[in-house]
Amino acid sequence: MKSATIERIETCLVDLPTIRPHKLSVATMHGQTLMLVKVLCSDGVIGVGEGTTIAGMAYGPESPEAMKLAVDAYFAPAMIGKDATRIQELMAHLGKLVKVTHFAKSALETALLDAQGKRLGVPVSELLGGRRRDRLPVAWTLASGDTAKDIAEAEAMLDARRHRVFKLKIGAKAVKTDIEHVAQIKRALGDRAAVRVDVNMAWSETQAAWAIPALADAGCELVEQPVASAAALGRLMRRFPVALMADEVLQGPESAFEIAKQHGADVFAIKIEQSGGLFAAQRVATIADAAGIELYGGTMLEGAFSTAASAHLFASFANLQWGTELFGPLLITEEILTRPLDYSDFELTVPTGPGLGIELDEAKVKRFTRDGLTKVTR
Ligand code: MUC
Ligand code: MG
Repeated sequence: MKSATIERIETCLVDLPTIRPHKLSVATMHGQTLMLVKVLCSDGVIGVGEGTTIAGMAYGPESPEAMKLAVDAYFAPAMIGKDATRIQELMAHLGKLVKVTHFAKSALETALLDAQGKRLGVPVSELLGGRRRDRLPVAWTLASGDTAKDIAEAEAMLDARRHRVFKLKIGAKAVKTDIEHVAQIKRALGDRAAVRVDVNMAWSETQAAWAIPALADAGCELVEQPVASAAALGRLMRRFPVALMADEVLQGPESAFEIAKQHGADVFAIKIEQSGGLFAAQRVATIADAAGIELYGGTMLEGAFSTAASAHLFASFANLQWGTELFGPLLITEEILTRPLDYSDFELTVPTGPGLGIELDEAKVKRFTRDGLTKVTR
C-alpha cells in the first residue's frame, strides 16, 4: 500500500445562483452555497469534498458556515500528519473527537476517498465495493411555486430526454391547493412521466391522513416525509397502500435501524451528508435491504462533488428500486467542473476516472468564492 500523510486542509464557501427560485415548504432558495474542502497529501495527491445543505439553516442544524468552521477549527488540526490512506480508521477517530456534524464529516470523507481513488488509480465506486451499474436514473424537482410553469418545465425536460420522474415540492400552501396542483400536473403529463411529492414534514398527522388518499387518486406514486415524526410516519404507513418515503427522520444508521425495526417506511431516501458520510450511508442501505425497505438515492441539492460521490455510492447499491434525484448541478447556473457530468437519456453517467472522476474549474469557482480561502497546515 502506498503511504501518504495529510499535509494541509483548505476550505472555502462558494455561493452560486440557481436557475430559478426553488420553493420548498421550509424556504425558497435563490442560490446554493457549497462548502468545498481540499485535502492535500504528502504524495502530491489532492482530494476534494463538498458539504451542502438547503437554505442555510432552514432544513437542518448544519449551515455551510458551520461546516467550514467545524473543519477549520476542529477536524483539520486533528487530521494533519495522519495517514490519508486509512480512511475508515481516521473517520472513526474524528467521530470520537467531534459529535454529529454529519455534513462536514461527509465532505471530509468524500475528499479522502477522492484522494485514495486517485492514488490507486480507481474510481471511488471501486473503493466502496464495486459498481453494479454505470448509469443512474435521475428525477427532477418541480418547485417553481406555479402549476403552469411547473408543467412547462416538465414538458421541456421530457422533450430534452433529461427527466421523466418528477418530484413536486408541496406543503407550503393549503392541503387542498397542493392536491389540486399535483392532480393538474399529473393530468397534463399522463403516462409519460411519474409524479411524486415531497412535503418536507409540513403536515400534521391528520392533514396527512386526509391528503395521502387524495394524492394517490391524483396519480402520485410516492409521498416523501409528509410529517415530522418517525412514529407518525409509521402509523400512516399502516393506514395507506401508497408508498411512503423517509427523508428527514433518517439521520444515519442508528435512526435507520429504529425505523426499520418498526417498518416505519416503504422507502428510504439515502443521502450521503445526512447519513454522516459514504460509509454510513452504505450501512443505512444495508439496514434497509435487510428490512425489505426499498431505496432511493437522495440529494441535498448538492453541487458536482457531493453529486458525483453519491453517484459512486448509489452505483454500488444492491438495490435502487426508486432511482435517484442527483440533479443538483443542473439547478445551478454555473458549471464548476472542467468537464460537466453527463446527463443524458434520463440518466446520469457515473464518472469512470480515478477518485470521483471529476475536476474542479478553479478559475470559475474563484469568482464565486466568499472571503477567500482558509488553510490549516502543520
Ligand atoms: C429533500 O428534501 O429531499 C431534494 C430535492 C429537492 O428539491 O430538495 C431536496 C431535499
Ligand atoms: Mg426530502
